[in-house]
Amino acid sequence: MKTATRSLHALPVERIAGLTPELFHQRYLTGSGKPVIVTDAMDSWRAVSRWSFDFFKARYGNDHVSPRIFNGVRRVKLMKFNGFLDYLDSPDAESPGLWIDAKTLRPCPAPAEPGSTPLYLAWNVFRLHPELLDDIELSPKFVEDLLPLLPHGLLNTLYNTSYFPGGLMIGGRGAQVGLHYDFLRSHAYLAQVIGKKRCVLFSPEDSGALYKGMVDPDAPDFEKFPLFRNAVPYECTLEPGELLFMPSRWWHHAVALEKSITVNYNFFNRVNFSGYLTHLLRDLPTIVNALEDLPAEVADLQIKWKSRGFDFPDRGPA
Ligand SMILES: O=C(O)CCC(=O)C(=O)O
Ligand SMILES: [Fe+2]
Repeated sequence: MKTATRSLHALPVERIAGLTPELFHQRYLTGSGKPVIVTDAMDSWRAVSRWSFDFFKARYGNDHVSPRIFNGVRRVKLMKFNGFLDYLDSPDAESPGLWIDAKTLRPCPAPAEPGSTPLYLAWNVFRLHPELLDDIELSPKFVEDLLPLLPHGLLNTLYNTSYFPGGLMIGGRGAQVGLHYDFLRSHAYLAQVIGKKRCVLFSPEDSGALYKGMVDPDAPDFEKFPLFRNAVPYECTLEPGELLFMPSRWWHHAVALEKSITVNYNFFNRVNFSGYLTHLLRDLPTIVNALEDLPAEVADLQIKWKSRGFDFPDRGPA
């Protein structure tokens, strides 16, 4: 694993507690906004004392999960959750399971460089095991969240797409997602339940220096990405019990420093409402595609039309 060195000109992410949503809005959501760690947001979360890797293994070990290596290739490794948890304890051993091409859903060859970064699980688990929601408060109290106002059928539909608003990230040391900002112009938080995680963030104003996220902030290639020198990283190490809030369109890169469980949540409020709505509309084929398998949601939303199909030009054959 590459060693993470703090960049010379990196700024620390602030830590706060006890702010009202109004003050929070003023300080962290004005203009492009500013990321911040809210240190008391998880005080009421039973998950912090209750969840452990054994807790998950005992309850959900027989589930099937599909961790992947986040390198832009749409390939996942299908395995039992038990097997994934064992892999976290011995990451150098061959991981169990079957590589699947996420486009065709067919078995495919293992990636050429399987060892680049460890398998990482983005688990859309809260519709599957809603009891986990009793251990957390998914909708934040420190900032306005309008996502729960969406009609139930639409929210459920989102949970059946890659835009699922809440889930768990589970991985071992070195597990990471490359530099990106989150879907649908959403605000996001990463709530650290177990283990430490290092995060590097960049303002949307630095987008021109980030080469669409192709640059690796931990080992930047300045020959290839010279403008990256102008970007200002914000850095932090999230400890268990701390929640990192990231405003809409803030770029981020996160690396687990040890075995880690994070709750992530993506939402909108009055600040990014129109961006969220516009991008929901732009990605309508994805939503409609999900609805095709959700008769209860179609009925709930009283949808009377049938899709004549969309082209998915960037997805290749179905
Ligand atoms: O928790 C992490 O590793 C980052 C996850 C993330 O940024 C995402 O899922 O969009
Ligand atoms: Fe993200």
